[in-house]
Amino acid sequence: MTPATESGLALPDGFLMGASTSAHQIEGNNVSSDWWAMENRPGSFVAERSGDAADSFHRWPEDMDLLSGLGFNAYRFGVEWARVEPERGQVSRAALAHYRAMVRGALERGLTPVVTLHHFTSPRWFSELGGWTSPDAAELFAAYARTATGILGEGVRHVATINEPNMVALMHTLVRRAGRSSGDSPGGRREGAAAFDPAAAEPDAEVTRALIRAHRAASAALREAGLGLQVGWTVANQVYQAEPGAEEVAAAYARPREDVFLEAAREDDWIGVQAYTRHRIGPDGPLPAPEGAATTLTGWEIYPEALGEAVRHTAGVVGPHVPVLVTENGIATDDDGLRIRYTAAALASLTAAMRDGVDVRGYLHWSALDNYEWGSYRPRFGLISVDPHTFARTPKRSARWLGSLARAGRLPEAPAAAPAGVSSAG
Ligand code: GCO
Repeated sequence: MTPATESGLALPDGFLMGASTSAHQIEGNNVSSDWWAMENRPGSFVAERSGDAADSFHRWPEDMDLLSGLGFNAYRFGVEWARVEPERGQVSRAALAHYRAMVRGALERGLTPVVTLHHFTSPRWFSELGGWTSPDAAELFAAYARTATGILGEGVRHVATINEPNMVALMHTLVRRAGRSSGDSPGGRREGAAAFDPAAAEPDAEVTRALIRAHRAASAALREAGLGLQVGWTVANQVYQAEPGAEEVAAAYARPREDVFLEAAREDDWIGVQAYTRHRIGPDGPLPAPEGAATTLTGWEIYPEALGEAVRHTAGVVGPHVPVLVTENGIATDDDGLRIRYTAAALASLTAAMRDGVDVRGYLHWSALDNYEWGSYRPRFGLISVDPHTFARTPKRSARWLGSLARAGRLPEAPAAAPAGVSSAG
């Protein structure tokens, strides 16, 4: 039980406080990836190209300096498979050196690296083989994980194999329904100009099985390396809320879209929770956000309590022996004051869950930087803004506020009433 203090919940020893990014969304010019090919295909459905992104491939030292200087002790970033293995079996020693330098750089700055091996983007050659539906997918991904141990051995402890496998499986359904080519890799909650509505699609069952196989094969490969790696994966928690009388409908809805991926984590060392908002389920299925509900730049209902509900649900499914790491939580908004209010309310719901015994090991805010939101730069999630022309980084007030919590080693208590502009509880 974590003791509460008069100024909020004292953080457990070793609690990770920081921010998250992904390779394709911030590095720039990920030219060997399937997403790059999709973005630049004539007539592409992707509204905006990633291009240079935030140029973090070159500016990662500056990113880490800022995060460390703000007071954070952890940084989640991605290793890009398409850079490490741009052609099947052809490993780039330069890419390995690049990511080893990033791991060392994080550790030198007092940032615990949390590394994601696959965050929606795949090498073009892998997608052209059929991606996760390829009969060799699990072995090819495990081989990449084995190669990546040459990076992780620099001092990484927390490694996520696949980011949001449930979103990947859902997007495969969407891509198939849209009759797009097999080379069109799915990714992200948004695809092209259209926001992705998880409620509108059923995960591709074959891809679900393939992703779980790949996760298990990669996990075995990572453990065989004997580096003491703590292996998990990060699941998009949709916080399906049953309206009265719809409990069975909601449970049936959650199962293929989330719980099957949480169950696959029961033998893992940790589970990544990624929660932003909720999805209400009525007797006939998904319901729209409540009339007049405030929404974000991604069109999601502003519902910060989703975080506490997500960690409680996740702990209930994976069991008490698999600790929770919040690897994504945040809000797409140009109103940084709202970002602070939303995050304070989200952290308060997390505090309550921790005080009720959920074993939470860290909170990594999405995102460190304003970045490429899978087809658009418009939804800004960053604690730090990035000038699209000069790539100049400017920490927002929210970055300094969240960093001050990290420095103080505390999480805010539940607000007496939800701050203005943020949904009330329930
Ligand atoms: C995802 C990813 C991130 C997103 C974030 C906001 O869920 O799509 O993990 O890449 O940018 O969740 O949508």
